Amino acid sequence: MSDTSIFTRILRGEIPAEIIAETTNTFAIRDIAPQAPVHLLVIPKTEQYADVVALAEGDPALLAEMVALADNLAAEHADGDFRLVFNTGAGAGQTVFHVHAHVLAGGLDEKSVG
Ligand code: DGP
Repeated sequence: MSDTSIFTRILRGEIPAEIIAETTNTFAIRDIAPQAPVHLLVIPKTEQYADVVALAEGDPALLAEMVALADNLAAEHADGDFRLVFNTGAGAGQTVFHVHAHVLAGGLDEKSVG
């Protein structure tokens, strides 16, 4: 059994999903179970980093590239405002240990978390 992440398999075309945007080091897909009118995932092409903490420590420029793509997608698919969520750890709901950002946008409840 392979431990290649589901997102790497999507990137390779082994699992069907439309790649809706791409930069040099990142790509984006629609979440399979949307939690907002617009719910996209921004994912580094490398599966080297399990979560955002490891990514920020190992390659902050790649994290910045993810945020820039999220910003562009929110402008393209919604009104430009968005929520960026990195579930970090199983106890916080992370199920795929290949870091990814949830981009939630479009008719969000203005009351945020916190
Ligand atoms: P997280 O729980 O933060 O690890 O988020 C993983 C997300 O990945 C979850 O919201 C559902 C999404 N997901 C899992 N498998 C697939 C898939 O095969 N296709 C797509 N488009 N999304 C997937």
